[in-house]
Parts: sequence; structure tokens; C-alpha cells
Amino acid sequence: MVQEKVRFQPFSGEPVRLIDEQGHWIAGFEHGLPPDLLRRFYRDMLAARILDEKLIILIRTGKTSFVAPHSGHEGAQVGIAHALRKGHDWLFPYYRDMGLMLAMELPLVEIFGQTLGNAADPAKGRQMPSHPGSKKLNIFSVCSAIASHIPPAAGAAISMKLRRTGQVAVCTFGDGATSEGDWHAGINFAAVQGAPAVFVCQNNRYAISVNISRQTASESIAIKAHAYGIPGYYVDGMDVLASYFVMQEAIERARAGHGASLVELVVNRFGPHSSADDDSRYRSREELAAERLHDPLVRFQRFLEKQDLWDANWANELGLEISKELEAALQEALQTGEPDPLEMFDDVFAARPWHLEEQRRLVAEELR
Ligand SMILES: Cc1ncc(C[n+]2csc(CCOP(=O)(O)OP(=O)(O)O)c2C)c(N)n1
Repeated sequence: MVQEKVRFQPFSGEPVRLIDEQGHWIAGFEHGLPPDLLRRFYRDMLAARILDEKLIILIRTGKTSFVAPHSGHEGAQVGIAHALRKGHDWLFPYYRDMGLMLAMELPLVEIFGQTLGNAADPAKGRQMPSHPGSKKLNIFSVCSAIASHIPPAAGAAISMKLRRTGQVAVCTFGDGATSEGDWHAGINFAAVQGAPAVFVCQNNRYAISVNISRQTASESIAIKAHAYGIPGYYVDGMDVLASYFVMQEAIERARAGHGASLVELVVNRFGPHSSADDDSRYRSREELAAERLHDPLVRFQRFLEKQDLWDANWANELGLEISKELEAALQEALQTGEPDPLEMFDDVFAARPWHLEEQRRLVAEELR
């Protein structure tokens, strides 16, 4: 039950911030991260931003039916991805996590296949867009019903503890999820069982049009952890290194046998809730413009610049390289074509029951 470093105190009044708006490192410890890793964080954040723009184009050109923009969440999502052990720990994500999927190295063709709902989609087009998952990478398939993935994440963590697998279950969600019964039941269960789970709220202060002030009377989301007897970390999620280091501490704390925790990463949602939303009806353009001044990418760029790890030429080249990679993956996914409609009868039951067999026969006849 040994945990190496304890750097962060739960329930801080101010959010944990390690890089200020001007890009200065303001923590009381050395980050000790190699230049390659720092640049990798930047690459993943930039790729997430470019992916977001590309997904919006897919909506506008009618190639997909749903997108939940993640711009503004890049620092939080890249921090989470690099803090867990990829392919070993389990991730229980939510629909705004496409930047997280990218940083988790979910293959780009799968990301686009899932978005298009075509034959490149491991779920064979049977999920809603922006609802990926990966058996190979231990990524639980996104659930549309808000917070319904919290109890399964708690259950997985309890199983990891009983089986002593050394894994951790990391579960992400928005502030709106914290008003669901599943959220409280799941966190309470994981907490009382001392399970290795980290529950991560990407608090963008909106649940579609509902502002956080109408969501909860608590002074923060993190403070709710008090009620379950676990630590609650309050973090500036626009700071990729604060997100990374706090997540790493919470994950390694869980892995060392000290139980669950709650991490609140405070972020901004730069886009509308989804492609089906017009946020100008409930959020002033002035408010949005003010939020955009606190761009997580710009802050991290300033930090890198101070260490001679960033220049405009390098960043432009990187942007072009990422755009090309994304376009190539999109074209590859597009070429796989539509999934076979008969596949909708597969994978639910080990042996197909008679009534599905009958329906499958009728559909096959219709298709002929
Ligand atoms: C149980 C349930 N109720 C309502 C909805 C409709 N719905 C979809 S997204 C959403 C807002 C969730 O907001 P939040 O959890 O803050 O995450 P964000 O979208 O802001 O990242 C709602 C109410 C749903 N999917 N499931």
C-alpha cells in the first residue's frame, strides 16, 4: 500500500494550477518531464482541436448525424489519457471525449468509422456517433444515458480489487451527470468498497443549456466527495499539466490500495452542446469570447515557448502533418462502405434466439 508522492491536497479552495495564463510554471515542485513528452502533450491537444473541426465538417456535409464538440476540454482530456496506463487500466468515457480517444491512441480509422457508423466502426454502425469504445484498449463503450456508466465503472473497480489485478477504473462525465442517482450510487459503492476508481468530472459549467448554478448548490463538484469519505480534487482543467499530475496522483493512489477519489477538472466548452444545439439562445457571445481568451492550447504553447520547445514553424508543420493523417484516415474509413444490415442481429446473444432468426430472415428477404 505504498504510494510514492503525495503532492496535492484534496478540497482546495482554489483550483490546482501549475501553469499560469502567461505560461509560467508556478508549482512548488519540478515537473521533471522530458521535452519529448511535453511536445507529445501539445501534439495531442492540437490533434484534438483539429479533429473537432473535422468532425464539424462531417456534420455540415451530412456524413454523420451527431457530434459533441470537445474544444476547450483538450488540456483535461490529454492530461487524463497520459496519466493512466493505456490498455491496462480501464476507461469509462462519455460522449465529449473524442480528444481523449485520440490521445488514448484509438486508431483514427476507428474514430472516423464510428463517427460515420460504417463498416470501419468496430460496433458495426450500431452505436450513436461520438460513442466509441475499444475492447483492445479497455475502453468501455460510451453510454448515451447520462451517468449510467458510473455503476459499471464502480463494479469494474471492485472486481479489480477482488482479483488484485493492479488496474484502475477511470470514469469521465460532465457536471450534469452529478445530478443523476446513478452517479451517487456508483461513487458511494466504489468508495465504501475501497475500490481503485477515479471519477473525473469535466466541469464545463453547462449541461446543454442548464448552467451549473441551477445544477447544484454545492460550492464545487469536488466537495461532494466529502459525503462519500473520499478525496475530492479541484483542478484547473485548462492546464494540461495540472490535469495530468493530479490525475496521475489519484490513479496511483487507487492502484496502491488507498481507494477511490473524485477529480473535478474545470474547463470551458467552446462550442455548442452538440451539433443539434444552438448555444447562442442561452449563452451570450460576450461570455463565450471571454472564455476563449483562456485557451488551454495557447497557455501550454506559452509554457513550451519559455523552454524553447515551441516555435511557429514547428507548430505549423505539426498542424499540417496532423491534418494529413486525419484526412488519410477519414478517406480510408469512407472507403469501407456501409455495414451489412444483417449484422444488426449479431453479437447480442451467444446463440441467436428463434425470434431474431425469424426477423433476420425477413430482413434478408426484403433486402433481396
Ligand atoms: C438520463 C439522461 N437524461 C438526459 C439526457 C439528455 N442529455 C444528453 S447530454 C445532456 C447534458 C449533460 O451535461 P453534462 O453532464 O454537464 O456534460 P456536458 O455535455 O456538458 O459535457 C443531457 C441532459 C440523457 N442523455 N440521459
